[in-house]
Amino acid sequence: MPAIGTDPVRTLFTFLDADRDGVLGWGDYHHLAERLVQHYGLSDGAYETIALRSAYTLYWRALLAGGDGSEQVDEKTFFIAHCLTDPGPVFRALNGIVHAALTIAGAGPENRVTDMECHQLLTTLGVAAPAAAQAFVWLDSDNDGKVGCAEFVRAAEGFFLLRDHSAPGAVLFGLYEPPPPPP
Ligand SMILES: [Ca+2]
Ligand SMILES: [Ca+2]
Repeated sequence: MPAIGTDPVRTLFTFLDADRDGVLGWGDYHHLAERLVQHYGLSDGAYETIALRSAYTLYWRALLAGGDGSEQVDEKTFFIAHCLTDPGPVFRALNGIVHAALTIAGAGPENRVTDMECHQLLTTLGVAAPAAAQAFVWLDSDNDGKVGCAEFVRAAEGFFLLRDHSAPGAVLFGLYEPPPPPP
């Protein structure tokens, strides 16, 4: 569990910075897309593969756009990129990842996934199984047993803009630390 007072965006940065050198590189995102491509058995040329890789790449380029021109993103740049009150390119790119990931996870034309499809998606990205189950409950805000893009975006807004740790807004980066269940 994050320490009380720790900002969720800083928690995500620390989580993504796996080698603890204080900066993020493309590799910290690239492996997420590749996990999904491999798990779902997608070919390089498949539309879904191209859409997903493009979505993560656009997100990465949007982060870099706020940086110093290098191919790395430090914590300050990362923080500022996610703190805009008027969601900008980073948020739009995040929306693109949501769409691409849900398509791969089995969302049909209605763009929504079932509990099982969502669970498989999140655990493939590295979210622990119990946390993935809790994330679905949070995400399914209208309780219809499926989650769609708007419900994922609501979680992202909660996590990045409202700084709500309980919002599963970073699940597409493999992070969710749900609050402990009530006693
Ligand atoms: Ca790093
Ligand atoms: Ca729903």
